[in-house]
Amino acid sequence: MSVQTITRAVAIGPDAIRTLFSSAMSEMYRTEVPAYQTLVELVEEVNAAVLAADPAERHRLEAAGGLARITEERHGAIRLGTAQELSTMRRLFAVMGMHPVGYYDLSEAGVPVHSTAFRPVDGEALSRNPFRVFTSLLRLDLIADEALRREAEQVLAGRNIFTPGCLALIEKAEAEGGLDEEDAGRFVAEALETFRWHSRANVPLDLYNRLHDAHRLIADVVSFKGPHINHLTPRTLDIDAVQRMMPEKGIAPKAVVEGPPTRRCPILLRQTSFKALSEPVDFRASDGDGWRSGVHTARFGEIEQRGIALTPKGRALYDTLLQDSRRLVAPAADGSNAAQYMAALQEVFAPFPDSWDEIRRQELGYFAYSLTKAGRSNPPAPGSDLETLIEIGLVRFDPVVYEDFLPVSAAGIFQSNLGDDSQQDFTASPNQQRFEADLGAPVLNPFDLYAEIERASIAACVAAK
Ligand code: OOG
Ligand code: NI
Repeated sequence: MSVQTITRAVAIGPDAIRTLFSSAMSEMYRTEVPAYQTLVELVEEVNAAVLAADPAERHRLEAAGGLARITEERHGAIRLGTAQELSTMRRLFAVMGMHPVGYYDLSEAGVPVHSTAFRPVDGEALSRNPFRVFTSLLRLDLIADEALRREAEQVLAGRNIFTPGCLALIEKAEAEGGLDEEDAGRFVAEALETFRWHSRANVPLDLYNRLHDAHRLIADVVSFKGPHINHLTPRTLDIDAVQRMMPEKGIAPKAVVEGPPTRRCPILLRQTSFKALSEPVDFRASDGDGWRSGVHTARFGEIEQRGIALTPKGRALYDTLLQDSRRLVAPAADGSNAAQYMAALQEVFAPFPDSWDEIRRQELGYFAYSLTKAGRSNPPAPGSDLETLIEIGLVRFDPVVYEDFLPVSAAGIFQSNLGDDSQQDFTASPNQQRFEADLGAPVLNPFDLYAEIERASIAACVAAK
């Protein structure tokens, strides 16, 4: 038996494939969109400064096992055109241990898509690499112009966004329960092709223009050979600092940071982005003769700061307060009242408790429990009372990181990249059933996943012997 046969038999595991893929994707995007590289450097600088200035936070992250994942951490986003693309994408991500979590209806916010996030689901996989992809499916059913809709459907039906090699490896992974190292390398290279930017459009300029007039997002999805990754988002420990410093690095951020206000104890997710770039694109000539040059605006950069995952009760409080602040000051599309909006947000969120203790006592957030050093050298008897163990210092609790997205924030990110003139009204029509039918599977409920992480952490503490 040759050495090669032996290596080929080594299964590499979905977490390792995800890590290979996310770094390959990041590498590709750095060369395609240089401003993303600048952003990554800025985030690294800010994160290092935060950790240096706050040894307690550094220690907490270290103890909770969250420090290692931070510099590696990012999410991306794609927009798909058909049910077939979505269901194959589900199988592609499954090879990397990423599963659809949550349903987001963006029609309410004037964006004709609905979405899910593909991400790892269990605590261990998340701590290895939480890479996630916000994945939207275009809703042509929301387009009024029937002739245009049919034309778009035809273009989409004629494209194949996956390479034959990628499809073969997905099937192989499904049949054999995973991939070996060599196949994993090939899989990552083949899968990356789907997310690549194409500077040649799939449609003539006049069709592009008509699609664009219907909605810029429709043009973005329909006009290209594949669903180019439209942004990658590194995670920062201080989004206000990054927002402040972006202009110094020659990057213009959007006016307001989406999500909750600045707090001592971060909750959910705060996000900001820089505007999409106008990039040269060649379109087919309408008479089929050669190429015509034009531009397309789609790709951007984003930064996020992640806080604690909230329970349904905490989330309801968040949603109410966010609505209240927007009622007080509606953020203008041109950013002209950004300062007032941020001030209103800060004020309206005052009732949301801002200490981990209080958030835990009121059951607003999920926590992971673990034995302290004292707890490890003096393991509690099975079935001990958790609160007592915390009181006597044998057990500690740390916030569980929010791994998902927020529909109002996502709509803000979409809008800021679609131009201020593209606000459109669609009838709000969430259709999770239709989405799941197209996906070929139900989406997982994020609250269940956080609750399970919390439950398992408690069980591990009081079952330790
Ligand atoms: C996705 C926008 C949503 C986020 O971080 O909320 C998003 C898109 O523009 O395709 O990525
Ligand atoms: Ni994003």
